[in-house]
Amino acid sequence: MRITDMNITPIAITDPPLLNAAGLHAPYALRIIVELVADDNSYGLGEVPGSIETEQALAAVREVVIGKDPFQLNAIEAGIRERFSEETSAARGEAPWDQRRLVHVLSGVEVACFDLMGKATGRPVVDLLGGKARDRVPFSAYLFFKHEGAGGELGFGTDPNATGWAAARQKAALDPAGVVAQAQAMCAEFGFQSIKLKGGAFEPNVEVEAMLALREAFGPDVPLRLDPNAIWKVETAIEAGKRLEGVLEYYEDPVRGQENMAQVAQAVNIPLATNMCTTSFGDIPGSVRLNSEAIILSDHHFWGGLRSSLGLSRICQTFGRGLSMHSNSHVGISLAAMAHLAAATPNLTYACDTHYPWQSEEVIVGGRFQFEEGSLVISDEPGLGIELDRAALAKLHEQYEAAGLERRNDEIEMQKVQPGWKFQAVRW
Ligand code: GKR
Ligand code: MG
Repeated sequence: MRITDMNITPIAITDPPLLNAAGLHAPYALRIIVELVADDNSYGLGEVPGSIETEQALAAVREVVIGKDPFQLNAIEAGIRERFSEETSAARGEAPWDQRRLVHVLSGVEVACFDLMGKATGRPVVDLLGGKARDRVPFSAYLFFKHEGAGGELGFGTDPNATGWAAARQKAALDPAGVVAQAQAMCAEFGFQSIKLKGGAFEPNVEVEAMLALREAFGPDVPLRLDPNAIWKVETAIEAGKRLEGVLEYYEDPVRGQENMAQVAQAVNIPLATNMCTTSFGDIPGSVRLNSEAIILSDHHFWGGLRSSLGLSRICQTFGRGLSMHSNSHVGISLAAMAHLAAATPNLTYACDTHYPWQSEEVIVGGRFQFEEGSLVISDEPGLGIELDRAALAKLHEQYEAAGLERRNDEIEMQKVQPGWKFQAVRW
């Protein structure tokens, strides 16, 4: 089997005005869809976070990938790595999301190869990763403080005809009561059984109060998580953490850097989790030495693919770390890959993150994935079990061209509502 073509399509998907430590989500989030075509006319799909830099990096490896056998992942990976110098943790950047190029390229190409291999063998990707450790993959509700609006053409306006979660999704949530109402609507629609709040947007006391309000509303059986995206000082994180002992399932990236995480971990009786302080294999020795966190959030887009993520899971097992899964705004190709990976990872013992409820568009045939009681049931269809809706892809690509965004920049969006606002790596 040979790869005969590689199509790289940047898209823009509607995204509501969600707040985080880096500012405000733009009306569109960017993704790139990677399609590998094989000589038997089958195709495989991958999806990665979008930016002009990642698009160019993907284009730069086309000639490496075309002509290769998709089963020869080691050769493909070696060829891709030759084109890039190794990117250090510093290249990740200070934002809540990862800005490295190599890991995204490896991930987009590898997932598309797995989809091709699955189609060629008639087996789902989960079987190529070792088979199911579970049939259903639980996801967590992912709450945000937000401004009024649903994003996209609606901008910061609202659709008066929306009902159900679509109506709740466009409502503002700027205080603890708004966060509880958002959680109730999201859990009612998707059946999620654990809840994460994106923090780092407001003064820490407001975010602690929001967690306490969620605990009050949902009771002790619904696990809760708070993620300030590393914007708090050590003293602030310890003070807030002490108020949340017995309330949080885990405390995600309260502070920046492994040393600071280790200090908070020692002072607060809640497991710490990260997708910002330990983000690559080169960070693992520091994590082990300092005991900077108890749980790592994997993400196949950031750890360089599905096989690397399974490698991370073994490391977590070896060093007694828990494992959860991180997410950014995305569509169904990423969601399918996340679900197959999660199903094949025995020690992934937490419900995975997903931004999916905040999105409304899709690029796969049949439209959006349906959650059953907060979980996705893994398909036995070959590959990722999805087909590309080419008309939808073309429309979202047109939307990308019209939006004129080259990369994610939450600071610029925030300045539109709060002139002069500046990102600060550590704010409170
Ligand atoms: O989309 O605003 C956001 C999140 O803050 C995202 O960028 C993070 O990468 O979800 C993420 C996280 O868990 O840190
Ligand atoms: Mg996080």
